[in-house]
Amino acid sequence: MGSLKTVKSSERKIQPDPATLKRMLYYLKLTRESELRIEQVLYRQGKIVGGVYVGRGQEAIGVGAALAMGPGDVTLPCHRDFSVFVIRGFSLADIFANCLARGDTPTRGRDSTLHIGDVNRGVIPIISPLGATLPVACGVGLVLKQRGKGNVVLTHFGEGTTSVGDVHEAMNLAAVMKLPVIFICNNNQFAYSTPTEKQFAVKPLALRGPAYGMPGERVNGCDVLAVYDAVGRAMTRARAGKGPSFLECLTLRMAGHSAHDTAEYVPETLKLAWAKKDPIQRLEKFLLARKIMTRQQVEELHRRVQQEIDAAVAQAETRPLPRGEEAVEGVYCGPDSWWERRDVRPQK
Ligand SMILES: Cc1ncc(C[n+]2csc(CCOP(=O)(O)OP(=O)(O)O)c2C)c(N)n1
Ligand SMILES: [Mg+2]
Repeated sequence: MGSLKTVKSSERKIQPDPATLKRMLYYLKLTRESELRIEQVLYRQGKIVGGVYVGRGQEAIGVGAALAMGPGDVTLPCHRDFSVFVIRGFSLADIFANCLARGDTPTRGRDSTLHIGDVNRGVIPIISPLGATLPVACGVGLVLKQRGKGNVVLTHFGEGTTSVGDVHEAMNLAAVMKLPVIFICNNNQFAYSTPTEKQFAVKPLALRGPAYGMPGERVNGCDVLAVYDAVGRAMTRARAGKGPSFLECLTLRMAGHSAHDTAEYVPETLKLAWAKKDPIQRLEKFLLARKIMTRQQVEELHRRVQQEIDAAVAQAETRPLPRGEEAVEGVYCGPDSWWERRDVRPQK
């Protein structure tokens, strides 16, 4: 049977060491500043021609979850989980080049968002119709379970996505088969302009976990330590063969749905209240209070992040745009596609 949990900070089981705490701050800042550069500079300069979806205010979810992963674990990030890509080893320059639609990137200039993955880095790309990624996570979970090495798979999705049928099928399947899947709901309170009260009637959403027979937990999505702890505990459970967990990480999307959207439908009072819960300021305060970092070191880190972004953008801008003729390539399958090959084609 699943149960519903909320865990106080004093009850946390997993306390990261100082080196991990510093990495958390680095990745939080790198994510925030990279996304600001994408949304407020490159997009407005007309250098990004497609959609721009940022996760301002929810960086702690991706950072806490990806840093909790061990060797051989797999993640399926969502469209606002920039941090997961950098933590899993995608270079910043490659990510910017992809946003700038350069021809030598994973999407070869066809997509400006992070619809990218790399099996060697344990990252499976998002599927654009939302929710479709979750059954894939179950498939990955089944493989990991059969291999028997105690690995787990994380899958991120928004709270709006939980209204899609695939999500329910995946959660049910994972619970029945005791798959090592951690369902991480990035609850940023809006799905485009739809607020949670128009999206689902269950309160809290974390109750969906026990409804499917797995633990459900509401986690402070602005607190990277809380996310790291909750994901870590869910992983320990999954590694021990006890099956999936559902984590509702609560935050507020501190940006529009995409760069063109000013989010005027989000009440000003809500924005102000959540601005005070900023995940970066929260961790900075913690590190300063515990004397793990000095104010000067925090400022130094900020400058280093800016320099890394400057260098990555400059490198990305030197890379070639795709050739015009390439636009029609890859629309139809070529002779090397598996169903064109005689050895695998079904015989008539
Ligand atoms: C099945 C499906 N319906 C609609 C869309 C268009 N769409 C893309 S993102 C989005 C909002 C999703 O909200 P949520 O799941 O809360 O994620 P968030 O964008 O807030 O991170 C929508 C409606 C889609 N990609 N797939
Ligand atoms: Mg949402």
